[in-house]
Amino acid sequence: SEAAQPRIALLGVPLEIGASQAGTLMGPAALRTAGIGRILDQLGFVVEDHGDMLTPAIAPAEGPPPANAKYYDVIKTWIRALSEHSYLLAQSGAVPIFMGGDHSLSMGSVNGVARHWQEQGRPLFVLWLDAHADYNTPQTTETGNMHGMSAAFLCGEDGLEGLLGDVPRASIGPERLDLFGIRSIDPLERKLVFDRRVAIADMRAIDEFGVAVLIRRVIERVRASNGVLHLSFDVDFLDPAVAPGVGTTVPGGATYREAHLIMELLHDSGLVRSVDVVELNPFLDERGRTARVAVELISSLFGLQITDRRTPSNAVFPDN
Ligand code: B3U
Ligand code: MN
Ligand code: MN
Repeated sequence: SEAAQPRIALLGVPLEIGASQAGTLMGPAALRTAGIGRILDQLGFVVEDHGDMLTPAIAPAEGPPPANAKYYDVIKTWIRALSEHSYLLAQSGAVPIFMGGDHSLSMGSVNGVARHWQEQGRPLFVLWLDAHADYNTPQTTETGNMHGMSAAFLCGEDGLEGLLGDVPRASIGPERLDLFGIRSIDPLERKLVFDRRVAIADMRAIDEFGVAVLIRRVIERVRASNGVLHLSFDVDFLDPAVAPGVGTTVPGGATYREAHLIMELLHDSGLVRSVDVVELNPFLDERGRTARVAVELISSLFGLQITDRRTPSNAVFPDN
């Protein structure tokens, strides 16, 4: 019963300390400069830009923070605020796009939308496009960087119990997560992913079967339980040759064409109700290339057809 063209709500989340390298806090600005709002508007959506979240006043420490979770008290404060914001945006009926910021923000964005869909009686599934599994806990991490823990946290893994404080936790459970594009995983993290039987399409599987088969499998699983889908898009999913503007590049990533096809198939499915675009680091980018590719991919996700693309394909339509 959704309207034909839903509203899209943009929210910038200038968070960077969950990552190993500074710079992702400039991500929202770069995505706006690359035309994310304009292209969605031209596709016929009503676009509301909620601006960037303000740096919240850091909540006081509630006892000693967990070991091996860097900047825990700062990140916890962001996650609580974002979770509430995300819940309200989902409730408003808009499709929220959370513009990061590092991937730790997904602990808040996904928790908030999951809470909304739980109330609607529709299970939320999460498609995690990423070079990394982000399935570490404070017990398994080798770096302590919290952007490597967000998927595990969302699946209800132990070790960050106090993170949300009084904000309700809406775990998705490991059976509703799809890790996709993975090519870097730590030994203990790998064991946890396998123990939990998380669905994982690593780059070897993508090479062998192709993205179309594997994405259709994700879509069918969501459909079979009348669920909805959150797309958590870590820009390092893409090959570094396509997307150099990320802090943790890993060779052998998705090509430009694979990534567009994924977005086109997801668009056709009609199941995506919320999106994260994370880990874009404009400080490391080359002349805005990565920001432009990310915006192009978002336009495919929201219905831009290949036959309607301008040449060169990354040209954002000018305002008339
Ligand atoms: N697995 C490593 C590396 C990492 C995770 N996510 C990113 N890098 N971007 C970690 O730190 O947990
Ligand atoms: Mn990630
Ligand atoms: Mn990553």
